[in-house]
Amino acid sequence: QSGNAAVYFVDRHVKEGRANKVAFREAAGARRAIGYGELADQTGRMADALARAGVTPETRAAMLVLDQLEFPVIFWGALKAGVVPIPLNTLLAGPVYEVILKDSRAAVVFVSEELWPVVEDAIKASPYVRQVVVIGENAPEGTTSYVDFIAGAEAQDALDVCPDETAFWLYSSGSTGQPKGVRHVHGSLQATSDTYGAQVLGIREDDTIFSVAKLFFAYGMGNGMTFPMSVGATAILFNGRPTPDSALAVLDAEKPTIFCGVPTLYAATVAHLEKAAKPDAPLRCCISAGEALPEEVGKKWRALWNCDILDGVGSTEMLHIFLSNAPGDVVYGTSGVAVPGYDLRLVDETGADVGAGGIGELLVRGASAADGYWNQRGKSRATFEGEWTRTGDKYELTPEGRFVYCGRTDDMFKVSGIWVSPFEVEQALVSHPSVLEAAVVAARDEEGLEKPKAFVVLKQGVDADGLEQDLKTQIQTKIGKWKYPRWIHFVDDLPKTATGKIQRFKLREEA
Ligand code: 3SK
Repeated sequence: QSGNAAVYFVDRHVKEGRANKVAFREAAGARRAIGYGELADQTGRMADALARAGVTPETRAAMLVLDQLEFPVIFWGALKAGVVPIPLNTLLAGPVYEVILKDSRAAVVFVSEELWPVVEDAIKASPYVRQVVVIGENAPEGTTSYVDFIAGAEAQDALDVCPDETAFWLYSSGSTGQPKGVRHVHGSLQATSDTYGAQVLGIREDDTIFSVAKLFFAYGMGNGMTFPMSVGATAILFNGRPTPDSALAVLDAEKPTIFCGVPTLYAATVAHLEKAAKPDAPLRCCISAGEALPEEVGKKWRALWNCDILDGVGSTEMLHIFLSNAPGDVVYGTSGVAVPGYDLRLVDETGADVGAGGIGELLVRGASAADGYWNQRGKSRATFEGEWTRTGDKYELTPEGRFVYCGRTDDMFKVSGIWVSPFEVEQALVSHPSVLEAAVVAARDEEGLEKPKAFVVLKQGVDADGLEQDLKTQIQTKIGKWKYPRWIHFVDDLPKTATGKIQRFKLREEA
């Protein structure tokens, strides 16, 4: 069998009798759907259209595409043609697109018409873009409409490639800013579905899955595209902004069996459901990633839906989740254990292994690791150490063998010579009934010594008066006297990346 991932994820379903099974269904608006048979045909035509447009194998094609039916067609069509798609975060600003288009030297850009105004100037400023294809009714001057681009194309078979060939890139900006192109190979896609998809999520052909994380994000790509496609299940595509209202409306209308969220949305939805009615949805499994899920939120969600949230940890570099709680083995407040197929190690600053009870940086080994960063040799060498990939996250290994998140390696700090995990303090803050979200960083006191400082978002309608002392006392009694935040700032929201990670570096600058 060909090493082209499109053969396994797309064309195989026609041979196995799933041509009429719905692969993707749009949640709102047009409510269009596409079956596995039509997807195989359209992706074959997309491959032909790319070839006819002179887009040769290994050329990069940037995708600034919302979660809509064209996304999987372009992505898998490009893979069939040997062209390298680069799904981009649809929430970035124009100047960042300019940096990415120049860095990647993408020759083709696919754009959803809604996003054209944000990216127009960046496209014009890139000397490498030769063709722009706009998905929508009106193609602006100098661009081709999606419909015209594939008109007359005839379905082609997938190019025969080796599983080790670069299939696609994702840009990771991490929590600190500068985008890095992460190069993934064809074989990595099946590696994630054979491990996390099959052995933790346990996805089945009769599942319907809804991911609020978008397809451009590695977490969303697995949840909303490759995992359902690995078994011939159905994925719901939702191109709106995920809020408690919009997510609950999709759960109500589409009745998914699997829901994939992020901690911020779970927390806001749990708070929302204190005052609103819960819709009926046949959820059998919920998952969370992006950042650690607060214990309280997991427990409340479970009580509401009678369904656990499997909290896990992944990275763009590893493509999906490699450390997770599993069905029947959930301990809230922990990230769980290694996903079958992955090995984990904790190391100290000298590279020595850290045993149970200790804290160290997490390293991971598994078949889905990226091939490296594009044009960033120093960063590639520092992150991909042979078979092991450094995560930059600090974890504690409990005597029971579970991993507990402590923070990014550069977020941890010492108070009176003892390590403080900002995440532990944040967890203790959000367990207070008035607190919706919290972020903790180190700030210097009058003596120039580091102490915790907290930024706290209160639940709607809560008055901050008198709360500060209450919160400080709660932390002292819950997790340790020296760990309490010496300063508490009440704020309306926290700075976050597009994928929901708190940008502590921004708060550190403010502190
Ligand atoms: O941030 C995560 O936990 C994650 C999970 C799966 C895939 C990608 C990422 C970044």
